Amino acid sequence: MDDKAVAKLIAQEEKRQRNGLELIPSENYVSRGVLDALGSVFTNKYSEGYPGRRYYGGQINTDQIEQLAIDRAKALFKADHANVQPHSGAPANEAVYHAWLEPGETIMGMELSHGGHLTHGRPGTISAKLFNFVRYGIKDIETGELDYNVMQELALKTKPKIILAGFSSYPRELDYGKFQTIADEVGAVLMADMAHIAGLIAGGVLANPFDYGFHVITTTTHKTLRGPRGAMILSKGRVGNPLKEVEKTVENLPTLIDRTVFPGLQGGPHMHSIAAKAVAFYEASQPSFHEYCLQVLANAKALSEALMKSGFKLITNGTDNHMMVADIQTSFGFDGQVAEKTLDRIGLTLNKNVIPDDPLPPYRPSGVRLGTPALTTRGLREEHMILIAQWMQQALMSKDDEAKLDKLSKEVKQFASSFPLPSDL
Ligand code: DSN
Repeated sequence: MDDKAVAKLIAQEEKRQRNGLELIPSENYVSRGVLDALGSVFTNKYSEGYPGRRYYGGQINTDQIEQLAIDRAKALFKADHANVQPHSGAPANEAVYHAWLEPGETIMGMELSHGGHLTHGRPGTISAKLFNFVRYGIKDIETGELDYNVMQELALKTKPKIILAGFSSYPRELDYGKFQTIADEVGAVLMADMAHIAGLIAGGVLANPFDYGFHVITTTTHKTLRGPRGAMILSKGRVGNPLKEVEKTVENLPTLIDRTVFPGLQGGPHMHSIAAKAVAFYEASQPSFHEYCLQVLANAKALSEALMKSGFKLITNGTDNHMMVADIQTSFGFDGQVAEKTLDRIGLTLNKNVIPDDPLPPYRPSGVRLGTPALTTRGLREEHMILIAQWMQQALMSKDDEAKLDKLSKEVKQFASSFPLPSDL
């Protein structure tokens, strides 16, 4: 690369990733194949439209690569249709809302501090300005069980047109069957935002919402799915011509969604990213990916137990998926931002996060969120989780002791750099 400034920053970032341990549950390391597709000549091409129905010439290869990504996504998740064009998770969710709702109509989603995501109606977002969000939450903070009775009462009262199951900081499995019963009662479309757990569903270790009558699933492709930064929308129903208007029926959701993504919300698809999604979907269909997902869960269980033994109060006292939320304020007497900075200092990267009904503000919340997908990709196993919990405890207990933090930082670096990045292979 001629640009020395950018080359230097890329090299520095690779070093940072190699020498540290990545605990942010929404991050992962992609394979050399995904990186190669992302850096391919598909980035040069405009392809507005869909395979076989484009507004530009020269689509012989783009049509094939997008169709391959679609077919692989459908097979992985048992969907009737996949739209692989959304540039990221937020526009994917936005597209589904606009495909099915008129402004002012109601969506029922998870309380944000209980685990719901910003795109599930945080005040100030475009969706919250256009649509009416009502919320369900956790009934028992010690187990994480949702309050399905309150959810049912609220649904009967507010008649949401979409019931949204999904989260970005909730460590337990949802009872999709209960969502289905409530949605049937009020005639709502059932949507799952499975951005965090898509890989674990594809890998067959967590339940698939499509097995419980869900109509639509949105997901990013770069978290547990280990693909490029991007998203997709999976749906059930009849696949029609996306260039023609169709009646607003549940059966027509695939076409309504296609038309909302393009030309409704986006212009040209990012074909290099779609090529990389196709590679990631292929990788996720391999037996080794199932093994990876089993190990993600085993590592999460081991890390949650080791953390609790080391004095960390975990929200819901454990995890069913890859993710944990720790109440740092209760455990150590300072907030999640201080913990994030202290752990960053020794090469452990995670993010500050609100806890349910957090008395502190989102910028300096009480908790941190962490998970095992990236660690597992690096090759770490249960026994290493005990080391990580010990490093975390020691760093937080000695947060003002520079010499101790230096020592821990060296230990983490020496340990981490002995595990290759998958793109080395
Ligand atoms: N920012 C992502 C996460 O970390 O959960 C979701 O948008």
